[in-house]
Amino acid sequence: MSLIPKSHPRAKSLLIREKLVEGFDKGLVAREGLLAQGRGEAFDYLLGEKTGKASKRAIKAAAAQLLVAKMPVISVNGNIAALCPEQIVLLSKQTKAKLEVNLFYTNKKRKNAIIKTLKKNGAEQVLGTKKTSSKKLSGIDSARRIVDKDGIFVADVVVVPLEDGDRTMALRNAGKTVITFDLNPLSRTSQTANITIVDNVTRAIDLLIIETKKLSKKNQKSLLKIIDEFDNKENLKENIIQIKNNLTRRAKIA
Ligand code: PTJ
Repeated sequence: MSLIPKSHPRAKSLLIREKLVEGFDKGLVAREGLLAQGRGEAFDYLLGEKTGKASKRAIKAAAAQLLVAKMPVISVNGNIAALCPEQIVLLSKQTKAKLEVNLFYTNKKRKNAIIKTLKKNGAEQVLGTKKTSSKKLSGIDSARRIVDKDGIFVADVVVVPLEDGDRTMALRNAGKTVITFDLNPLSRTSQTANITIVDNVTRAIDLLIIETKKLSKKNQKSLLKIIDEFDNKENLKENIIQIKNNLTRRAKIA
């Protein structure tokens, strides 16, 4: 049972943290995943802990991109499996995207725990498990280079939430379109991806699901127009300005 009172002014943030700690206790999350969350929390605080206009536009572009994709794949790591397993499975079903477990701090036991969680939340197939299916992405030295020959290796669009910059670059170099969730608009992944959703994945994932549902009624031409009109660099700048404006406002009332 949660020890966090609902009336606590920072209850929402503390409950997310609690989910991650539970995920760690269940063997889903790497120790380093707890630190990654802390880094994210700091940026979330600076962003005002809400989904800004720029992030909403990135979510719309991401939804359009997923709907026009021929072979979309969602890469799942420990933090995602702990924070939003149900939503990630729902998103994969709605966009016909495959799910693939891909870990930075690779570990067979943790991989199996993540697969079990995804299946418990409705996933039928999870890639990234069979050694015989593995292929190597070039230009990257971490364990993330091992991808599934039927998944990320042949995907045209890859969703990589809470990612490291090396693989984002390697995926781009392999000709893939990369969508990420990253609270830090300055990170290498944010700067390298085609579409960066600068928001807490726990908030943005629900909005992305709603948006894919909405846009699924649109034709290909309208979806391509949404993608074409989206500029990731401009969008990141807006997120940085949002942080600056929040800080300026806070400085005035401090
Ligand atoms: O499960 P594994 O082994 O694949 O490892 C996963 C982690 C997350 C530990 C690994 O990918 C890692 O070390 O990531 P980084 O390099 O710390 O990057 C994580 C990025 O995600 C940082 O820029 C954080 O600001 C951001 N982030 C953290 N929590 C959230 C987030 N972005 C969105 N929503 C969050 N909840």
